[in-house]
Amino acid sequence: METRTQVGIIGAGPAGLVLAHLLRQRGIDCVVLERQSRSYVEARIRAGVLEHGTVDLLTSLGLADRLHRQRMVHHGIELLFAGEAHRIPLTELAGREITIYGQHEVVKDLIAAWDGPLHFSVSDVQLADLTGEPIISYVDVDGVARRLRCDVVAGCDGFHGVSRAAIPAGVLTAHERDYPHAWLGILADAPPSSEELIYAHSSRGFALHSMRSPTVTRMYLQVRPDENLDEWPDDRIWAELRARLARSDAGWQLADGPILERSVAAMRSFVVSPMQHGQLFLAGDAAHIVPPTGAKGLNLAVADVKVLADALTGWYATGDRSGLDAYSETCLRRVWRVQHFSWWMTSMLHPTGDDPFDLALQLSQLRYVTSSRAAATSLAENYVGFPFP
Ligand code: RFL
Ligand code: PHB
Repeated sequence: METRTQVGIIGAGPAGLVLAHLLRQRGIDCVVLERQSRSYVEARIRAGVLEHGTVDLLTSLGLADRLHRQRMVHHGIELLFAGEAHRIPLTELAGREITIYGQHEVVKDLIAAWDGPLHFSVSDVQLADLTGEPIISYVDVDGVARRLRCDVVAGCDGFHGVSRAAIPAGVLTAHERDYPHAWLGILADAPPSSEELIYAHSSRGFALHSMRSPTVTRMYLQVRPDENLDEWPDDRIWAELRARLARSDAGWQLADGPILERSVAAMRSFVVSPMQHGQLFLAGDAAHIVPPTGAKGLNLAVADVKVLADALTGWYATGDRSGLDAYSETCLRRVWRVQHFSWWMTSMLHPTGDDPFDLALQLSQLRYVTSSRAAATSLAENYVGFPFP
């Protein structure tokens, strides 16, 4: 069975869903195909920090009513090292605040507000004729084989998707860094123990105290990439968090509670260049991955699809391909800035072993960013995010 649309979007994560809404706003037809079920994508716990530009874009699309009611607005973050906490006043230094609102809440809002074609639980997605008139073939939830003919394919299917793999060998160059650590993340039914996020460097490893609401805490521990979750019973997780978040202020205490979710996420830096081939355009995690220390992945995905939607709008309106042809170059400028920031935050905050040289460099850098206004401002403007293109 064959149907037709203007833009075939693969993946209903933040990139695919925001793109769908942007295109609909501009009168461009699209169809979204998602491998997982709706309940699965709506429950997937991931990012929590939204840049000002992301919030503005969602607001301009009329998709942020619940976000504005439920979000937590933060004007700073804490860097904790050698047992002392130092505040980076983000808004004072960079003029913009950040928003704490779970990625899965964004995804729920985007799905609830979408009344166009969005097919969950599809399988066997394959791409053909990428340099002509592309065809996406797939099997729908009822097992029926279908073909979707489109002008353009948006590959928004994450790091493990099929889009990037459909590009012939030799077209893309991949740039990659692996890290000798991963993050063990927990979601806990416990009130946050701090008003702002705490990025903690300790000799035992990195820890992050984040949150989702006045009653739910999100926390992370640096662990080995091959860490076995079975070796982390609740007591061990809380003891390790307490040890890594300890500070000289004896009055500070970490509130604990039932752990609602736990998982281990690998850390990597990855970029493919170019982010396009023929009529296929990669966006978000399909084209690049950043380690989570800079809180950038979701925001970068949204920035990509803003560029893509603008380019497609120009192409459909006037036939001018220049925006589409420049898509990769436009996106990659932001991607590499964010790559550098995420790598830098990761390198500064994660002890890698017993090397005293590395440790001394990390502590020196932490002292510098928390004592020099110029250095703190650089961190702040990268953290809150540069204006969208
Ligand atoms: P996603 O969210 O992975 O969505 C891709 C979608 O494509 C589907 N898919 C397919 N669909 C059809 N056919 C196929 N063959 C398919 N293959 C895959 C998938 O099921 C999925 O629904 O990619 P997208 O949209 O590019 O969004 C990227 C973000 O999800 C990601 O960058 C962030 O979560 C990264 N991230 C953070 N980003 C931030 O901006 N701020 C943060 O605070 C932050 N914290 C984090 C994070 C990621 C983490 N993990 C788990 C990797 C914290 C963690 C722990
Ligand atoms: C989160 O709340 O999940 C979070 C916050 C900051 C990060 C990464 C993740 O850098």
